[in-house]
Amino acid sequence: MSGIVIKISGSWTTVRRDDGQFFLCKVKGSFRIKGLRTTNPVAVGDRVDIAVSPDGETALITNVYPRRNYIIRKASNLSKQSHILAANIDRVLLLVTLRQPETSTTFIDRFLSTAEAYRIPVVICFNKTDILSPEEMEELQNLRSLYESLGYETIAMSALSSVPSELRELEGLTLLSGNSGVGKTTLLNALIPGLEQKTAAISEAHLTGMHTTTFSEMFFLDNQSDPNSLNALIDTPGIKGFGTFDMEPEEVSHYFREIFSVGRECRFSNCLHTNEPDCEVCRAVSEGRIALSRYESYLSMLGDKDAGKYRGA
Ligand SMILES: Nc1nc2c(ncn2[C@@H]2O[C@H](COP(=O)(O)OP(=O)(O)OP(=O)(O)O)[C@@H](O)[C@H]2O)c(=O)[nH]1
Ligand SMILES: [Mg+2]
Ligand SMILES: [Zn+2]
Repeated sequence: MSGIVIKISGSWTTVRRDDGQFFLCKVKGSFRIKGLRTTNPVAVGDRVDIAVSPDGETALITNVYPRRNYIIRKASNLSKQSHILAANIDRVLLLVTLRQPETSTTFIDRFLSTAEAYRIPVVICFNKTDILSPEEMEELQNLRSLYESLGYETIAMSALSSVPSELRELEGLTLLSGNSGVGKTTLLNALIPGLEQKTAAISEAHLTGMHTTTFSEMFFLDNQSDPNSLNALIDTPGIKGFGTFDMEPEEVSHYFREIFSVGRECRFSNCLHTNEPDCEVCRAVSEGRIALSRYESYLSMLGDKDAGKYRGA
């Protein structure tokens, strides 16, 4: 019988079988994606077949179905291996905060371009609006305008005091991501009454998150209209940086929408938009038609290739 992976902790994988029963599972053999070295053979969101043991409680995962999509990141600094954060997702809510902690635009752009490469829609959720000064609210509006002009959906919210109703009607599988301390678990708790997953105040000394959530886990929303539909959220551990992987330098611009479209006007078709003659992207940056922050994020991703290693954002 088949089911869906909802949690991985240590060597045990929790699967919800399609009849609603939960099983602790071990993975049988190894399932590898061709050409991809991953640390985890199965990921939260994977559809799997399981064979239940005679004890009736544990099971073996005997098959992982092909993934519709997945989002991965480097397992660690300098590692050649990747870690699949989740598979088969319909959207990501990328939580970002202007402060406590401050999310860098480089981080946002790296995340967006990675998701773009895997064709996963991202909604940028600016959280903790309740603590922002009027000046910071203005900065938030500028960022929203920038990303909306690129075609990204954005939301301004406070997971503590005002969760927009559209987030209560999410269908399909939604991944919550962002730096540690931005409020992913707080939002999860707000959307699923009674859940009460652990959250923690950020460090006062460093104004950074405490890495409270330590593994990815799926939680079901109770807005299931059709019993066969899967409406769920995946809470994930906060991520620090987002390394590039599998991307050739010429490919990086494909995942920065405005750089890609303006870049078609460059003199050279293989222009990397650094300092080539007649580079239309460089001109657009100097004229303010492309945001400097976006261009800097692009350069930082190109720089990963020069350095030949992973860099945090
Ligand atoms: N003022 C304010 N605080 C918030 C808001 N959302 C979350 N917080 C607080 O921010 C802190 C961190 O929230 P968490 O939900 O634990 O953050 P997280 O993103 O799950 O962090 P990790 O699990 O470490 O990745 C907690 O003290 C929350 O109460 C908000 O909208 N406004
Ligand atoms: Mg958390
Ligand atoms: Zn160019």
